[in-house]
Amino acid sequence: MKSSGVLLASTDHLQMSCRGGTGRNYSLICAPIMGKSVDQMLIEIGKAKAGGADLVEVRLDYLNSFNPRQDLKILIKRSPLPTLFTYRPKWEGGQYEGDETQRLDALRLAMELGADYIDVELQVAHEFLSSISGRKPENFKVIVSSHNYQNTPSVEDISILVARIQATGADIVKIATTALDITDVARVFQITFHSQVPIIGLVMSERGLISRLLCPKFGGYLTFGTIEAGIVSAPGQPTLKDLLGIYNFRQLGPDTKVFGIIGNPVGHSKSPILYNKAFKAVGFNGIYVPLLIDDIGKFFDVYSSADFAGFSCTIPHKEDALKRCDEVDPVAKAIGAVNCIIRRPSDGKLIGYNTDYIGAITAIEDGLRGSHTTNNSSGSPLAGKLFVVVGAGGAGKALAYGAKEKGARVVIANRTLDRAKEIAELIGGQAISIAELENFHPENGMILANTTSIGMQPKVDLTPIPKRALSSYSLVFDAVYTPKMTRLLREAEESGAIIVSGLEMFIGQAYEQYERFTNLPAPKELFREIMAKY
Ligand code: NAP
Ligand code: DHK
Repeated sequence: MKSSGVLLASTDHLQMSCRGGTGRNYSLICAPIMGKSVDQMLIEIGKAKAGGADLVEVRLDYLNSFNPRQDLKILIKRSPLPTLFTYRPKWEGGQYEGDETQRLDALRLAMELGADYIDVELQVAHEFLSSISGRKPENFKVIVSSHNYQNTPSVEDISILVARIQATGADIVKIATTALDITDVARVFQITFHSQVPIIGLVMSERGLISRLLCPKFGGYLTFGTIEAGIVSAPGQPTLKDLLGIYNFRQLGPDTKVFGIIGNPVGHSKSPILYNKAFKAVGFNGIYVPLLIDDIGKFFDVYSSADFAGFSCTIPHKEDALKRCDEVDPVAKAIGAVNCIIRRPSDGKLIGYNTDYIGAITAIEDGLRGSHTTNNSSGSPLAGKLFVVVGAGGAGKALAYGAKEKGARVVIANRTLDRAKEIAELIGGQAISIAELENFHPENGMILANTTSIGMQPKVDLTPIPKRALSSYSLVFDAVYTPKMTRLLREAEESGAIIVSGLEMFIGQAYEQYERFTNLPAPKELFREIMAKY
């Protein structure tokens, strides 16, 4: 049942307001089953049941050999979950290359033997539905599907496609398109939200992920959840474990507020784990999703609804994010980078903040004071220290600004020297090239803070500075937190320096963001417990 809501949409932006929907989640989770044999399929179906799926899609086209009557009887009889049978032909992106009549006969047989659903392609739907007219079992449903592996059409064209599918007599409409940009998904949200018939609307590829995660919010009949990471029947499918264990899929509904991490890349971010587990623990009706974004301006133009309520921001959008905000906190303005954006409920304006600097500087001060608990001793241990920031991006600006604020003498080392010079002039520091780091030893007891992405997964063997140059530093911080122990931190520890992980910064910068997202106090101990497991 759809919430009462108004979807005011045009071709260029999605606005919707859900006025107090039922809050219940009617979207099902379907596990794709792609075993090469019936025995393997039964094992996978067992895993899907154990993983919390509501039903399974049995992809008959993946079977190496198939005896329809015998195999369908076994699969239907022994499945502990409702079954949806799909026999996808190659001409619609599947594996089957055989005789069409035999293919459709197998689907008709599945219906006769007690399948709960079958999926048939729009191209043959009219013929198929005519052939079973008057023979459909009462609770049996036919999904008529259309797949576009190239792009996502306009709202008008998708609407025409939905009407064509409805005209075949389908019980459930299924539209699967491909996202070339995250904004493509908004058009499918629009269609599913407005649909007056049961509809599955999914957008393939990593840029289409939110179509799968936000399915309960926009009225999708089901989403796919795989039994194992990487074993997918279409690009971009999340796992059952992530849908239920991270994204709290069963708790989502039409009035769930949406938050996310804006970045490119964004798959490495631990923010979805941190915020979703905290939301669940306190019963906050929100979901926090990865947002793989190419153009931040275009994203905000399209997702302008109040329901898209708050965002973290990482590489490479922190500086562009600042320009996109309607108002910017003075500290973020001084830094020149934003890593937290709130859509103000009163007027929908985007307000930018920077929580990176307080997260990092506090972690480094605690490191210097010898513990990672926050002390309240007056005066910063950074005062007077020579603080070398490697990197001149969003994080680099935050660290340089924060260190200066704490009375340190700041040096910025960067690959692009001009960017280092810009910051140096802004805060009154020194600029050097990253190549000069190796021989930069003006004094001992310096602080090093890496804010480049060097050493970040998957390139974990890289480091911004040779080990032999680390002996001049008493403390080394690495903003990179995937992995937690980077090569830089490992070699710094071996060189006798105090090391501070980017995970400390990550937790610290998340406190303020969480409070701005939820208007609730940050559960600091819970944050540490959550991140201790990842
Ligand atoms: P950004 O704005 O894109 O800046 C990236 C910086 O890294 C630039 O100075 C860039 O130099 C430098 N860089 C990138 N690749 C390089 C390479 N191969 N060789 C030399 N320099 C290179 O990114 P950001 O938002 O500041 O984030 C930077 C890193 O910090 C990321 O790994 C991010 O995950 C991490 N971070 C972590 C946290 C946390 O909570 N732990 C918070 C913020 C950032 P150029 O100027 O020459 O391009
Ligand atoms: C990393 C950063 O750069 C922070 O500034 C963001 C993000 C969080 C992450 O989730 O990896 O706030």
